[in-house]
Amino acid sequence: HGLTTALPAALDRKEFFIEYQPLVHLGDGTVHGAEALVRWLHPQHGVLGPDRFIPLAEHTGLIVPLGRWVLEQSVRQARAWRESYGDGVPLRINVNLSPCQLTHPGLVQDTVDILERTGVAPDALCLEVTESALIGADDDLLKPLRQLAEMGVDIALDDFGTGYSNLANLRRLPVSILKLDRSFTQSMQQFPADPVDLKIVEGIVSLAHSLNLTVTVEGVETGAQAEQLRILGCDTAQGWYYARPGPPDRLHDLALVDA
Ligand code: G
Ligand code: G
Ligand code: MN
Ligand code: NA
Repeated sequence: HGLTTALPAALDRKEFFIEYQPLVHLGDGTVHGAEALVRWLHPQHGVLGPDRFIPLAEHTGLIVPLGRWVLEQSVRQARAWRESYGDGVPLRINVNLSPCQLTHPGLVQDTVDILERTGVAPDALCLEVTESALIGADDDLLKPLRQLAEMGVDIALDDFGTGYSNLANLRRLPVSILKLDRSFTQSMQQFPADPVDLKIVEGIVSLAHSLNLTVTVEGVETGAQAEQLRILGCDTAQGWYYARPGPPDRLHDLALVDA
């Protein structure tokens, strides 16, 4: 596959870049942070989304250096935001981790090094891990996540509720945030929303809160969805209704409007 063989040189040539999608508080719409989403500016094919190359990078192992690069760039960006706003607007950065990064022995040390080099506090960083990556996770897999969580890094369970969830299992995972899958948000599109979906979201939120977890919703595209999810008790949200993923200075403008 042409894209696969081009990946290592692309990393050397700095053809990757990161877009940031704001996360907002559902209560008042203020910006809370942003999720880092990597893109590849391919010299022939133009901008490629992560769906086109992350699976290839996972297959070849390039995801480890690429993921480390994404983490470092994103944490540096969080530092730059803090420098422009001061501590009055605490902006957090969410970074996605692939399952291969979880099993790579350097994860904890790399993260510690990056936070130290940049002077960013661990609690400004959230690492997103998909629910499916942690299905049946044993203690070896959970250990690095536990260490990071003990340092103060937030761990979010991404795409939560996509079918494999064992709710009882949540208790033993070192996670502090549930990111409710976009499919739940989509079912809030109709008015009135599907009563069963409403009950499911209500149940997830209530369980999450009883375990001291924060609930983030993804894929919010309309004000009606935002309002419904706010009423259901969700805490933070992300989606095109607020902003599409974009360059880092766009978050500036959003946060300054709210500040
Ligand atoms: O918004 P977008 O189409 O860019 O994101 C598609 C998927 O790619 C998301 O599920 C997101 O988790 C994943 N993704 C985006 N950036 C990264 C990254 O840096 N590392 C990993 N492992 N996945 C990412
Ligand atoms: O990590 P994850 O796969 O959840 O990354 C978020 C993905 O969802 C990215 O591909 C992003 O571009 C996409 N996305 C973000 N906001 C919206 C939205 O409001 N609607 C839809 N359909 N997709 C969104
Ligand atoms: Mn994510
Ligand atoms: Na997600």
